[in-house]
Amino acid sequence: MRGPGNLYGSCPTGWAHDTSRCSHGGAGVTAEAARAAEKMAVAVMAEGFSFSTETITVRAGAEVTIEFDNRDDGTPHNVAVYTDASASEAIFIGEVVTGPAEITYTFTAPETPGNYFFRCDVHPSMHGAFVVT
Ligand SMILES: [Cu+2]
Repeated sequence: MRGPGNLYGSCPTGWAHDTSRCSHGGAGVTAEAARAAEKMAVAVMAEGFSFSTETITVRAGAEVTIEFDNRDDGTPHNVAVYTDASASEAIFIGEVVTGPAEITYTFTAPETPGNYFFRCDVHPSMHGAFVVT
């Protein structure tokens, strides 16, 4: 079924007055907008094959910005976030940049609070805790 009578997909007749049963407007949109508004900026530096912080802490579901400053001349680094230290399941993998260089990474934090893991993929000995609260 297509056409003017079916603009709103599977919504039942009278959808505009029943936001609990239809996600195309009303309360659902408002809640998403409010959640997307939470933004967090974190500065991370790499120097001498070491990160400037051992812990990155963010709020669950936040839009995270990592301002990454690689100060190692001629050395590639990145920041990558994984579910745990096995680094088998990626949450976010930042682009590798060769220093001196700065790059801004943006991604969404996990919705589930807990202790995650970040590292440099080029030098796995550079790592720390990515904490979601
Ligand atoms: Cu590195």
